[in-house]
Amino acid sequence: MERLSKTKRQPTVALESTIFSHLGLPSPANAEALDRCLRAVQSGGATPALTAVLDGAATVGVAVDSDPSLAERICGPARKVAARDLGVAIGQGWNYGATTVSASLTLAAQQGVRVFATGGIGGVHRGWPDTGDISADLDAIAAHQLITVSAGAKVFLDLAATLERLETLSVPVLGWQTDNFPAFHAQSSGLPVPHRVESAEEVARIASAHWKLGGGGILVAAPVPEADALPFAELTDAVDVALAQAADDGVVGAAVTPAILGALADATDGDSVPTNLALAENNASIAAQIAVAIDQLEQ
Ligand code: PSU
Ligand code: MN
Repeated sequence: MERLSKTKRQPTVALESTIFSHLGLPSPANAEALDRCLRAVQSGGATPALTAVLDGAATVGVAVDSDPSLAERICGPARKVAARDLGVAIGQGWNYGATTVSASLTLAAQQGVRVFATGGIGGVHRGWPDTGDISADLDAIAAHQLITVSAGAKVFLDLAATLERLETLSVPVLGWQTDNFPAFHAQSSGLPVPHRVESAEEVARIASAHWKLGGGGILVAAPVPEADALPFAELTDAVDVALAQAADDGVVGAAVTPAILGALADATDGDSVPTNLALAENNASIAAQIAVAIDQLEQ
């Protein structure tokens, strides 16, 4: 695997690539999302480390800033790479494998990165008792000693079951200045989080203690900023429409999440896209603060 160009000691925030590819956001919003996330990490005093498989090489820290053609590739067509697909993508020399949360955490952990930012994690899908569809993101979060910052889990999931599963997996869920689990585009799902935190320093102290005890990953759930949030009721209707459309189209497996995200953008007349950008940027910014706080605690 390609090494990070900076030393491990430097505060670093890993980023996934699926969200920036054609699988995550429509063009040109995806390029804007990438730019805003990179800048948010940098303004927070940390180094962004974008993960992807390019020409069969797993990379943590794709050099998008020095090579604009790389940024174009990241924002282009991709094959989705979850943790289980990493070996396949490398072994078969995939041109562009866009890493999901589970793949990004696997790669970032190998490089000693402690903090990762995304939009919303995958989780337990509605109807999971029949389909068995539970994202590999959850097991990966539990397995690796990284803090994941996300706006909760994607809103079309079974959020209550997702929180239950995170409890079973012993993943601490910390509400970022909130008592409620965010619902991705909406500030609150109405479900309580087990713990609330107010600052990056507090998260760093919790992570340090958790990891000394041999714990795995931690989820920091940060609501989308109020100005960019969508009302939960409007979202619920749009989700129902999007889920029905995906079911009609007979979408299954790894294609489910990209299909529903696309249908959701249609069902909200595109309103979900700027909200998605704002929450991803906000998560990147909080992740940078946490990376800096961890670095200071370890000095
Ligand atoms: N959230 C977004 N856009 C995305 C995803 C999440 O706003 O594209 C992606 C992430 O990469 C996440 C993946 O890890 O969806 C989960 O897919 P699945 O549900 O198939 O595990
Ligand atoms: Mn799935």
